[in-house]
Parts: sequence; C-alpha cells; structure tokens
Amino acid sequence: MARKKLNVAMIGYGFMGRAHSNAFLKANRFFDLEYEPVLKCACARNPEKLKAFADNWGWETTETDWRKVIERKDIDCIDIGSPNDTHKEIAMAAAAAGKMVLCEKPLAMNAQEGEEMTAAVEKAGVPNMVWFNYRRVPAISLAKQLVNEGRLGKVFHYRALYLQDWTISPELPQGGAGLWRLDAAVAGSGVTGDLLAHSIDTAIWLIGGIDSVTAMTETFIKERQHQVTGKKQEVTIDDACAFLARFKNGALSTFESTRYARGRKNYNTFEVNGADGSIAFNLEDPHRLKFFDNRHEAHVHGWQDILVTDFEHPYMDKYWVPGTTIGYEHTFVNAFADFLKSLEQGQEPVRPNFRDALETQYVCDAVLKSGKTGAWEKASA
Ligand code: SOE
Repeated sequence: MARKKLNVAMIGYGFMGRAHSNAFLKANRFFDLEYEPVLKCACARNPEKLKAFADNWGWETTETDWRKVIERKDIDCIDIGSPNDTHKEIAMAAAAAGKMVLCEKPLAMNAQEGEEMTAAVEKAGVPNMVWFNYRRVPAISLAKQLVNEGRLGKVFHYRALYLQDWTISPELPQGGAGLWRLDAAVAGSGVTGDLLAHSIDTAIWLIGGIDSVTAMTETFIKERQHQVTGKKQEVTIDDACAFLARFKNGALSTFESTRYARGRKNYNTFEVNGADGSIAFNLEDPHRLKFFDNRHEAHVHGWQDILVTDFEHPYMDKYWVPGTTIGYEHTFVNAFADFLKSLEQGQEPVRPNFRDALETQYVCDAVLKSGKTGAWEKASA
C-alpha cells in the first residue's frame, strides 16, 4: 500500500537538526507506518551552511526565513530544532497556520511562554509533540512498563542525577553557534532547562506529578567571553542545580544536575524505590535496566541486570537480533515513529505533547525560583 506523504519543514540545523533529520529518514525503514515524511524544507539563517546541511541530509529545498516556511502551502508539519528563545514565536505561528508542530525540549524559555504555546496548539487542534527523546530509550520504556504492571508497588523514592563536564574551562566562551546553551538570554536557564527538564519529564512519566520543590543553584564561572561579540559578560545561567521534590502521590525525591562533574559525560541516571521493588538506570550504560523484585523468595533476592535487547522489549523487535544494540539516535527514530503512528486512524495522540512539557516547565520555573528564594515553591500554574 502506498504510504501517505507528510511534508516536513525543519527549523534549525545544529545537533538536533542532525538527530531529527536522521529520524525522519529512518523511521519508515524500521517501522511499518501509514505515513512517510518528505524532507521538504530545511530552514536556518546562514545560507552556505544551510545548503551544505540540506544536501547532506537530502532536504529538497531551503529557506532562510522561518516565516516563509510557515506560509508555504506544501508544508504539513513544522519541526522546531532552533535555540530555545525561538520556540514560542515559531510554534505559535505554525499552530495558527494549522500545521502540526514538533518542538525540541525544553518547550519554552519559561512556563508563561509554555502556556501560550500549549493554548495555541490546543486551540488549533494540531498534533504536537516535544522531543523528550529519553522516554524512547528501550530500557526506560521498559521501566515504565514495569511500573504500569504494578511491580514496584507503592513508590516512596525517586532519585535522579544528570551530570556532564563540558563547561569546566573558564576559557570556554558563551553564546553563538554550539554555545547558546550557556547564554541565559537564548537558553532561558542552564542545567535546569537543558538537563533537569529531561530528568523531570522521565520522573513525571514514570511515577506522576510533582507538587513542590526546594532548590539550590550556583553559577561557578561568573564571566565568560561572548563568542559573537568577543566581549566579557556576566554568566547568568545555573551551572549546577540540586533540588528536593515532593510528588503528588507522597513520594520524596532528589534531583541533581551539573556541567562540572569531571569525568561524567552524559550521566543521566535514576532510581525508583517502591514497596515491592526498585529499578535503576544509567544512560552511560543504556541497554541495561536494573530491577530488584521483592516478590522473589528471600533466598534468591538480588538485583537483576536486564539486557534490554530482546524482541519482547520495547522497540527492540523493530531492529536487530537479541543481544545486538541500538544507539542514541534511535531514541529520536522511535519518537518520530510514535508520532507518525499517532496520526493513523483510531490511534491515541502522541505523548509527551505540549501540555506534558508545560508540566515539566512549571517544575523548572519553581526550581529556578526556589534557587533564588531558598523557599519551597509549588510546581504548578
Ligand atoms: C547538552 O549538552 C545536551 O546536548 C542537551 O541539550 C541534550 O538535551 C541532552 O540530551 C544531551 O546534552
């Protein structure tokens, strides 16, 4: 059967532009789907770099003004992979034009922007998704399955770390290509929006909503040269953040993130402790899910180390044979395949959508506020 075409335009061509382009190219090679994307248009400001990017990934056309892309009648779906300060304007215009909208995380610079964006896609009734790609790591999807199957029982604790080490040098500039994540005017925040947003999304997905938080944040390097202007300027992102959270279901938790943990590259971990079992995950060992099942007889108690590569595991029947592995890029392939599947008749809308990401944004805002006030803050509107 001929597949239905979905014309996609992508805004931005950095790290996420590559990850998304690859997902668009690969989803239909591995998944059986009614819809197939056409890589219609790539959009970014620098025409030479854009041309090279578009040629490499097979984008049919290019534009240097995103507004022109949204005006185009031949585009069904806008994918936003540009820096955080551009998300709101593009998403709102895309929704108003009746286009489907995919958006990189974090959804917005703050919850107020997120609310406007969520209202816009919901009013327009357009399919929407936020690329919290780690939900689609098979081992994390398996963790969700174990929770849904009731294997953990009542959850008491959630413990998350998201550690990196790439900003330790004071010589590293801030701002501009590849380094806008260090510039609060463009990124909105530092590790809270960039890394903890992932941890928060995973936590909410696995065990439910967060009620309130208390945080400490720090900016270790106070000034950096701006990559574009060459001028030294104040650094206003949070370099590190740790917070305590109370979940709505009564669970207690700790979250910590930094880009100053020497030796940690993309150390995204979590552990959940329930009355009947515990699970633990580390993204630097992504095919493993540790599981302690207290329902086993006491003399065989012990942590299971599940190698998540069997056909029975989430997504893994779409790839190779048991024991062989997939990579970081497949989390985006899996996410986009889920998005395409959701467009088929009778399917549930894809998650996480803008509303889910807004919930994470409320938590981020509360964390950043608490980092300043030192008080407990409610993680809601
Ligand atoms: C930052 O270094 C970063 O690239 C984040 O922006 C991504 O969301 C994360 O998945 C990996 O680290």
